Order: sequence, then structure tokens, then C-alpha cells
Amino acid sequence: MSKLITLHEFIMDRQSDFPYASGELSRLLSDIAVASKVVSKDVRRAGLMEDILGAQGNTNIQGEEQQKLDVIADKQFIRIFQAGGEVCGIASEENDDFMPFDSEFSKQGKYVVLFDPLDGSSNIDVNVSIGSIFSIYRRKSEKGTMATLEDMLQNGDDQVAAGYVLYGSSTMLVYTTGKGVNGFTLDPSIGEFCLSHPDMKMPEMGRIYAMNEGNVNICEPGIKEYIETYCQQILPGKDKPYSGRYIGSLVADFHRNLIKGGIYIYPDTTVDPEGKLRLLYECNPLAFIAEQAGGLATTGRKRVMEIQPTRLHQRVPFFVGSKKMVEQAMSFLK
Ligand code: AHM
Ligand code: MG
Repeated sequence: MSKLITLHEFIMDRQSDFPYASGELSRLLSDIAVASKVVSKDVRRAGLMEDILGAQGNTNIQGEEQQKLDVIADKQFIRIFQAGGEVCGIASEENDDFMPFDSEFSKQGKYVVLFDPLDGSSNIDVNVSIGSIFSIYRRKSEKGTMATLEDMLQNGDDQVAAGYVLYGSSTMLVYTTGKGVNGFTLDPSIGEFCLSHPDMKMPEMGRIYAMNEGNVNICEPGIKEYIETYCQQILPGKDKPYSGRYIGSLVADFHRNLIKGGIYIYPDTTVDPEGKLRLLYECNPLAFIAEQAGGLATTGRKRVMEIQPTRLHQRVPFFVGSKKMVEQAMSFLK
């Protein structure tokens, strides 16, 4: 029987990939794993606890109704980052502005974390998979000072690490530090994430497409054409069309496509002229993972990670998944 490798052991083993690393990134990744376990525990009890399930009663900066679990998850992550000392500030999808940490201890932190504490909020109340997404950057401001907006508005290509946690049929943490992608499944009996998906690779081509097809007539015509031509036809050499699969939880749709091969599309529409998904909290981290696994992530026109962000809650159209499928979809856009 092969030895069980815990996430903690794995992170420690990989520290030598970065000869100048002083262990802070390793500690930060371990902190994220701890926060994820706490959030996972709350997610798993959601149907039983009135203080966990349902709407919080306010809207976030994006005008979206916050769920209690959005807020609980947000607080858990922030609490752990404030206590760890590796992070000098954060930005989260649930907060209006970025949050520089003001303790002397945190001001020494080398990193900033941008995250979506609980993605797929509309699925919380109906017991469908949801996730957390995170992105880590080295700060630009000087150590010992407060984090600045410039620390937050960095290109995806500058990410030091990124990952997500999927609260699905099991809880999984998938992350990259730019040296491949590895996935860990939470074993609830021992409370540890254990390596279950080493060196994940996204198939170059798949046969799953994921898009909210209710939007097909309010986005540019090329997308409808792509879906009708490529996804809904029996292509030469195939015995059936592609399968449409749309969970409406980005992490879950992405994770399935990472394993099986597929494409996820959230284009700009007449309702959401910049797209719906957030560059900093959702698109950049998943783009980093996709590319590290051999996939592709674009806006339909350019690589997502090349975009210079100008606003914290900036949205972009998002095409992510198997390389050849994303390229095919892009060829339909003018
Ligand atoms: P959220 O961060 O408010 O949960 O919104 C992001 C979610 C993604 O997980 C999902 O892919 C998408 O929004 C679904 O949007 P829609 O309901 O418009 O299809
Ligand atoms: Mg989200």
C-alpha cells in the first residue's frame, strides 16, 4: 500500500523548489488549508443550522445578496490571515474595499491574498457544490508598511500561488505554485487533506461545454455559432454531440473540466457588458491553475493573466478549459 501524503508534508517537501523561500509561503498555504477545513465543516452542516443557512439580509459591493455562509467563510479566511503574519492585507469579493492589516506583526507579511470566500452562492441553499478560490501575490509595497491598492492590482502572471477548495461530494483543495497542479482530498476521519490527484493535467480536448445558455441570445453571435457548430452537432468521427453540463458554481464546473476535459464560457452580455466573473478573485487564480495543467484561459480575445487590473472588483469575459476547445471557441469571435 502506498504511503498517505498529507498536504502539510507535501507543502514542506516542495519548499525546496524555491531556493530562497523562507517558509512563509508554506505557512500561508497551510493556513489556507486550516481555514478551508473550518469552512468545510460549516458547509457540511448548512442544512441543519439556522445561523448558517439563508440570506444575510444585505447586498455586497456587486449588488448581490450575501448569504450567511458567504459572510462566515469571509470572516474565517480573514481571521486566519490576520493571525498568521505572512499576509499584510487582503481583498475579498465580499468586501467593498481591500483590507490592509494594521498590526506591526502583519505589516511584516510578504504576501497579499485575493479571494472569493464562497463561490456559487446561489447553490448554497439547494445543497449543490460550492467552492472557495484564492490567489497569492508578493507585495509591491515595502515590508513594515501597510498594504496598498497597488499590491492588490497585479497581473495574473505575477501570482505566486493560487488554488481553490471544492465542497463537493468530498472536499478537495487544488493548488499551484507555478510548478504543476496538485489536488488533495479531505479525509474527514483524520481531518487532513491527503494527496489524491498528483500532477493534474487538463486533457487538450474534451467533450463537455459549460455555459449559462439562457444568455446565448444576449452575447455576441459568434458564441451561439460556436455552440451550434461545435457543441451541438455530431462532428466527423464522433457518435454524439458534446455534453452540456452547467452547475452554476464556477469551481465545480472548472474542476470537472480539469479532470475530464471541457470548456467553461461566461461571455460579456448585454446585461453584463464586462462579463460576470471577477478578474482578481475568480478568473486569475483559475487561469493560473488551467495553464499550469496545460489548459488555456482567455477573455475570448487575450490571455486573462496578461490583463493589468485597474479596479478591485473588475469583471472580465471568461473562456477557460481544454486548450483546443478554448482556441476553437475563440476562432468564432471577431
Ligand atoms: P458568485 O461569486 O456570486 O457566486 O457568482 C459567481 C458564480 C459562478 O460560480 C458561476 O459560474 C456563475 O456565477 C453563475 O452565474 P449565472 O447564474 O449567471 O449563470
Ligand atoms: Mg464568486
